[in-house]
Amino acid sequence: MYTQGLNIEAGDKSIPIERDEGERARRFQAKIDAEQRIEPNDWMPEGYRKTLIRQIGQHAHSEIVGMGPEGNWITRAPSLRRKTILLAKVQDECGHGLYLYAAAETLGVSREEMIDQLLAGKAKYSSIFNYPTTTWADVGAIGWLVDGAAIMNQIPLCRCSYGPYARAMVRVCKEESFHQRQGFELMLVLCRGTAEQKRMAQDALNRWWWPVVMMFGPSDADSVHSAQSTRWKIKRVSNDELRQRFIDVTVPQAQFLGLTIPDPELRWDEASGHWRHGPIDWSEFNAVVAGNGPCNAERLRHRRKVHAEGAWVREAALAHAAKRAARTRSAA
Ligand code: FAQ
Repeated sequence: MYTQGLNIEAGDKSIPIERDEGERARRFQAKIDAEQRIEPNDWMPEGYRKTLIRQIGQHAHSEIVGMGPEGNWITRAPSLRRKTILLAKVQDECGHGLYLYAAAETLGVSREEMIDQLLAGKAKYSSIFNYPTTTWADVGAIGWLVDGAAIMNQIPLCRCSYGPYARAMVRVCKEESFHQRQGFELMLVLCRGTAEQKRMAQDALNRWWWPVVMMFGPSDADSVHSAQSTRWKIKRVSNDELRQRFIDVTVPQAQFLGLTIPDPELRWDEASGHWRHGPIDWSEFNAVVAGNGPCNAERLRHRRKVHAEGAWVREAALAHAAKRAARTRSAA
């Protein structure tokens, strides 16, 4: 695994071994407070390591499972241009998953373990990927809204205290920005097209809006990990604040498209300078996260199928690597 070159047990050499855990923890927090990055071989509290493995693992799984809903439309894209754009985008999401698995591996967990957990239904991934893509406009809505929300969440992660995660996010955000623009442009073409195309775009917005608003996670009052993750500077901006930022940026975009956000209570609040939204149906979010969304079973079934079908590729790659290693050894 990627961590082979790492010395996870070594800890921070600057701290004499006899110093107690409390002193190590104080030094660790002081480093974070001073905006210094934590790197794989640095000493870190077990809770910090576990939190990062949980979050980066969930993030990686989201990218991989997230290839499915749009991948579903590659063969039916309406033109060669749209097909190449969509192929590139879905491939990018796969790449994001790989950077993230590699970042998680620096914390001492292997990619195989993480994937086994996903396939066993024990690992979480983003709620948003449990909704179906029923029309071509859904590809536009995902790029515009889902990638738009992902960027909003990931920009602050570029300043996360853990070096490998923060660095992976820089490239991911650049690519997500292209994804968001292609989605918005697709929606723009539909909205400037026939009445039927515009209806299709509105229908996609109606179905994706609330699931996207929920993507940012539970409200701050119900977010169990936020307080600690904020102290550790893994999280820089709260769930509700990011949700609000996303809504403030997206409402004018919907207006530009001539589309209506499906929230009758949405209103501009002059005093605060924010768009105020109606109540979020958290029972839907909880059901989807618990595995009972419209496509949870289908997504896992698909991942298990493609994992089994890809077994020969993994075996061939390992055999090739072993052959090369043997050749290098005999040449030495
Ligand atoms: N879905 O205490 P918090 C993308 C869980 S990438 C499912 O607030 P935290 C790119 C949470 O895990 C999208 N579960 O937790 C793309 C926790 O459960 P646990 C993924 C959710 O970690 C585009 C519990 O609720 N992005 O879209 C969700 O402090 C197009 C309590 O929540 C990331 O993963 C949810 N939406 O904050 C790909 C970004 N929200 O673990 C393909 C990195 C919360 O205790 C196509 N992650 N939960 O069992 C994060 O920033 C954070 O983990 C949050 C949650 C903000 C998601």
